[in-house]
Amino acid sequence: MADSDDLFGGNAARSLPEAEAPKAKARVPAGGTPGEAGYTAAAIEVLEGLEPVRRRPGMYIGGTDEKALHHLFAEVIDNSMDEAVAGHATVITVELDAEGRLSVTDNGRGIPVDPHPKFPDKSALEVIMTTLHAGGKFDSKVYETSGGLHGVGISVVNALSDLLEVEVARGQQLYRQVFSRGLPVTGLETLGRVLNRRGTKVRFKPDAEIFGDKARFDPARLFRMARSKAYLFGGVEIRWNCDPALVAGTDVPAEAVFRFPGGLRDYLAREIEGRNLVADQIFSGKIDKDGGHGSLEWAVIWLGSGEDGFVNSYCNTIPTPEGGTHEQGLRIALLRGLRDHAERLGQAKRAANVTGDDVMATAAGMLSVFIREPEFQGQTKDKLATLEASRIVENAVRDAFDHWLAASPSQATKLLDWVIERADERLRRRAEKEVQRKTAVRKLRLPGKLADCSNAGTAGSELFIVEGDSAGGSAKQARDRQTQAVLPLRGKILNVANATRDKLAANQQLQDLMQALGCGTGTQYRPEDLRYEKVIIMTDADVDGAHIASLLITYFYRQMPKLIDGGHLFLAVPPLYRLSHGGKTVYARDDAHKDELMKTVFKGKSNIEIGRFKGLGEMMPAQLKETTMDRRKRTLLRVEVDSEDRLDTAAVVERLMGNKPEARFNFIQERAEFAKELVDL
Ligand code: 28F
Repeated sequence: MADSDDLFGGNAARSLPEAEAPKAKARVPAGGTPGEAGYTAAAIEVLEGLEPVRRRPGMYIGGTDEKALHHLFAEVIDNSMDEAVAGHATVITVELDAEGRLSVTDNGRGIPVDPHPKFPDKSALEVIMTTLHAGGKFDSKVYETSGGLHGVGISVVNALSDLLEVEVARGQQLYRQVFSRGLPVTGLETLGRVLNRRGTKVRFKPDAEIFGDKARFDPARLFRMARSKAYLFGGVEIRWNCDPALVAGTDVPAEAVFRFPGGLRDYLAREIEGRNLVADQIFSGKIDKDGGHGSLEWAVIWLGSGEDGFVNSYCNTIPTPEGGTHEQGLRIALLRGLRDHAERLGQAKRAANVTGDDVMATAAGMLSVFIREPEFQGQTKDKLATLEASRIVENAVRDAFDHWLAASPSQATKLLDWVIERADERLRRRAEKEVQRKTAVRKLRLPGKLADCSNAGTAGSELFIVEGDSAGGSAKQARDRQTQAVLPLRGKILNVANATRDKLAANQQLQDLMQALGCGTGTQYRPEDLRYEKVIIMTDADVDGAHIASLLITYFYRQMPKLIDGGHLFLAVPPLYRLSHGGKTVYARDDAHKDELMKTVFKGKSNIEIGRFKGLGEMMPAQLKETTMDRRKRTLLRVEVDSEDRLDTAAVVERLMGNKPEARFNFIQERAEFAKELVDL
């Protein structure tokens, strides 16, 4: 008579000698005792042996690494959880001993041991333990939501263990059978009568041939997995016992009892301890159909800024790390619930941009559904595919969420404001990313000489086209790197007014300019791709500078007229003179301006120190910044084509810049008295 708590009796001496496998002596009437009505061995569909499992373990448990090793534990405890969820077990015990053997015990109905109709010499137990998918086609009456099926069944554990002992207390009898690598090493033994005990115990040691001889169960991982199961099904108590030596120096206790009637609400509360929150109330609920099909439980709270959300979802207490249809239902219910709540508050417009991503971005959620014969997808079957799950979850959560939002207006308002802010932030980021994307695309072809500004967007950005490297150097030092780019051009540029297309294409300076602007030329011109809001021609304040400016204006006029029409082209106005007297310094852009300043600022004083700037390159960067580049102090001349005399303009450009020198000569002759004006253009 086995009298200890431990189904294995913990009494090695009692184990039978290695006798030949005895025939199953105790004949348990088919269907077991009345409490287990509805079961018959015939309900098991025998499919195939275990050889394929040892040949390719990865096909069954996803690999032979540590994650796969712990999958063995999941398979065994899931069988016990099935018994608990089906209402037949209330306590599950998990034990890890010093030799690394792991045992799981439940007080369910006990795996049937009656002879299998198709294999008279084998018990149902042996068939279940030694054939793949032996429980594959459960009669749906017997197993409502068997999570064990999700995986591959306990026979896989058997195949991959170098020792596996199973004990069954059923029908007031205690049975035992030992296996190694999936093969029976004893027959079904009857150990004696047990009066007030029932259930199943499996003790196993993973096969070093499969997992390597370093393979060891990680107590912390087992502890968390066992605890998680107890959170997922409040109707079960899970006891944890681990050899103290294996957890010494860790924060894993040698003993613990998990029992969480608060279910996922408690689970979530533990997971988010210490995190900052948008609102402090957990939104949770539960629909319980005796743990049967369509039961579900959820708990959600929103984490504050800087936190990333998560959803831990499960189906029949099996983790679904890849999410799936149940998580979709949760997401839809929360999104629509919030949108409708916004509508009720008259804030539908504000919430119009809110998407599921905004709602779930910092949501911390737990979701557990129970589905009969769930379908999983993906190689590791970690994603729930049962379509009905989405509807089951959405309907249940949506209804409860509407009530929760209405019942807790302050929580609801904080939450609504939060998700709206996230939507707005997401749209802002997307806009910036769009610009950066375009810039990044074009950046790939940017000329090496370009000193670009760090501002990714076009708005507020400026390109200074500068004549010569020394001026370029001063400009690069004087500029505001955030918003001002500098492209130095080497001396005179090609006169496009009379240049052939391929001469234009071959001109590196103009190619550099075109690439820096990024907007294409002629019919290919794309204003939305222009990389700068202002294009500023900054040449010396002398005749040469004026000539280069004319050539550049001709280039823009012929190749990018819309850039001029768009008001993007400017001439910088660098100073020609520096006037200083008694610590006061001012700058004049030309002779007339110099005379005017002498009168107004220096009141006609005589000993004014007057310096003439030969070129931008000889200006100190600080002076160049102060006089010509700093937005707050500079003067810019916008280049415009007067819409009235567009034809006249074309004619003038042609006469002045075209390839007929006599036209240019005549033009200047006719306007000799204005020559002064030309120089000052
Ligand atoms: C430590 C691991 O494996 N527990 C289990 C049961 C109970 C039944 C069962 C298992 C029914 C039809 C196959 C008993 N009586 N713990 C466990 N407890 N399997 S596994 O049935 C086997 C299936 O085909 C059981 C009446 N119905 C079911």
